[in-house]
Amino acid sequence: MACSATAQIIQPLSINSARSVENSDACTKILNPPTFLGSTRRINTKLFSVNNPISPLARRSTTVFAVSSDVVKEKKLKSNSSLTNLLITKEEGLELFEDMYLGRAFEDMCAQMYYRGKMFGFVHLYNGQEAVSTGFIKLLKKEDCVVSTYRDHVHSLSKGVPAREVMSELFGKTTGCCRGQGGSMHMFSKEHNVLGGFAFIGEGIPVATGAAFTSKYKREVLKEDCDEVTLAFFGDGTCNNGQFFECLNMAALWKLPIVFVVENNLWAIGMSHVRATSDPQIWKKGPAFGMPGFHVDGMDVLKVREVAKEAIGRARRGEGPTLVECETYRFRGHSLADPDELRDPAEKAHYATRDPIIALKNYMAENKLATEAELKAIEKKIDELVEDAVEFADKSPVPARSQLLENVFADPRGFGIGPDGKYRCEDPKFTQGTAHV
Ligand SMILES: Cc1ncc(C[n+]2csc(CCOP(=O)(O)OP(=O)(O)O)c2C)c(N)n1
Ligand SMILES: [Mg+2]
Repeated sequence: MACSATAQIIQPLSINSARSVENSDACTKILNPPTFLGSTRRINTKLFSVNNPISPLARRSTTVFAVSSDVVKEKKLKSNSSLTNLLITKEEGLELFEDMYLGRAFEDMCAQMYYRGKMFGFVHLYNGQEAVSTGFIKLLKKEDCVVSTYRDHVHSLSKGVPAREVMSELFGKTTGCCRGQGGSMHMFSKEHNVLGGFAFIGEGIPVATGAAFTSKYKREVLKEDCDEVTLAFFGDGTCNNGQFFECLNMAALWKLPIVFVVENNLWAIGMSHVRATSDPQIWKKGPAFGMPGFHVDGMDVLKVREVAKEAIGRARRGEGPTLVECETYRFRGHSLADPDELRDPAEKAHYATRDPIIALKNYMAENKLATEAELKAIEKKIDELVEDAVEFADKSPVPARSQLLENVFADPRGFGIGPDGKYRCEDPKFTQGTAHV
């Protein structure tokens, strides 16, 4: 694990090629273009081979560079650290393990609570994708921003929103990070700079681009000491939406401090990514806009982390945006309402063997970074924390009826206010037939 070349950077267009190739530093070497791992279901892999004349890869003659974990390892060997031949220290490894385990345990608990009727609406779980959230977000400072999608619980936890607040939000309680008004798909925390879960796909990308613009404005116009970075997380299915392209353009044009993190889990609900996308290698769209594009194994937190360091570092140094495609897999259905009958069981079984948490565990054990007892102790601590979050959420009060129309910016007349001038929500029949209040 974590030792073979997987992250690819394609040479940017001539507009800033000299600078960007320089920035990709001594870790670059020429490789053959990667084959796209992709879904195993009904895919003609020959179509994606460079030797196939109709392959999208064959039609392009761009030079491909790679940033490999091997090279990173060699680089570290030259340093004076006692752990020179490893990608992480013991402390870093334990932090990554704890965060990934928290994400998994929290989501498993959500499933239980959802089926017990404690949550309402759609709930989308993140199981299997933990290496992406942890690999990126654990490198951030508190002031840095994260923008997510409807699959947002784990991004929020990685960014430091307490499990109690996330669980309470899911339970629709006043102690939730949005006072129970957001629910599963709309995690938000000003304190932790989590700028939202968004239910419409692609909706968060312009918000993230705006946040990155704010950082640049503070630094360059207001001359404030600001090197904040924004991470925008979104899925493969979202990369065929207009906002994605518009924001890549603006971010490159203005050299904004943002990283576009694509969590390519190969599926958009029941639509296979390779069926829906003319060129399934999303990372290649970065260079089309003049920014580097990386492709990394999103089931390996150490590889994700190495690429994340590079991309976040570029943004922090004022060198502009990066597009990173993390190839990952969700272990559960699209949402908890999805029976998950569309995906091939063989494909699911294949990715189950690549569980990112088990992979990190094995890496730490093989490299004597942690004993089984140490990892077990972390698991126990997190299991208790998640139990506590549920108890806390369960005991917390539901919002008052009067909160229903707070923060609703549209004129409530005709909607929230009845002809008698009274709030409709005060009518005892207002919520009849709904599960919520
Ligand atoms: C603008 C918009 N169109 C359609 C939908 C319906 N929709 C919900 S999830 C989804 C698939 C998104 O897939 P992807 O971006 O790969 O994210 P994943 O669920 O795999 O994390 C779609 C089309 C939506 N939420 N918003
Ligand atoms: Mg997807």
